[in-house]
Amino acid sequence: MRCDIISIFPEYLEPLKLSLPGQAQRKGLLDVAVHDLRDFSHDRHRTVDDTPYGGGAGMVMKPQPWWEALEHVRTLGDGTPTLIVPGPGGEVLTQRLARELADEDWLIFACGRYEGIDERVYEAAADVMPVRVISLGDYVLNGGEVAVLAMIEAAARLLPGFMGNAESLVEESHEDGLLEYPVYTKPATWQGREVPPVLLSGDHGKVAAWRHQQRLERTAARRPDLLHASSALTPGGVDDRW
Ligand code: 6GU
Repeated sequence: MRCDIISIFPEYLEPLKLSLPGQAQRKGLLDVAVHDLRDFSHDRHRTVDDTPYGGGAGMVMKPQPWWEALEHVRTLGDGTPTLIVPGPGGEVLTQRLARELADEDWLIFACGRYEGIDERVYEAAADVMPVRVISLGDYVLNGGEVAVLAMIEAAARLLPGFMGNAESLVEESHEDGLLEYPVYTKPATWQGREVPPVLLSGDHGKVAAWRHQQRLERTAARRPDLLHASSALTPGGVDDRW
């Protein structure tokens, strides 16, 4: 998978060299390139924003640098990329959406700042490639960079051959719509607190039943909105969200 990221803060994306995405790049599963939007501005101040037509607070990102950046980046790979624009007004990133991203061969991420990007950039882009606006959730960040880190990490770990232990992908939160069970390691007693005895029993059936019950209780307490949709509640059932 190829990911090109356009931003006025390229340093913000440095963490992609570390940890999971870094590993995916070294394994050759992921190719990330970061591009500075200001390189596509032609004035001496490298301006990328201007005042909004119609008035209002803040600044709007100019269409010209964005379009030139997108046209340049579009020459870097093969086939048709999908343009991802992070923003609080988009569809919400879920495990299902992360999977859809992981299925793409080529993503371009356009990180907006200020009050956003001139709407005509979205229109022009949509004439030449699929465009999706994606949000991390119902709160406001200053720009798309942090969201892109989250999106690429969520997608990269789903790339075939990425995870050493594919089981840990299946067992984790949100794969079947329930949160994860609590985990413990040695020592069996720590600061006077015991590990739940069932986990020391060696009875795999009992351990599985206890863990399932914990997942239900945890989901009911923390994320009751997930419960009605979970496939884990209907044995053999299919969860239509995945
Ligand atoms: Cl993707 N971008 C911005 N700027 N704010 C957000 C967001 C994205 N997701 C939630 N809030």
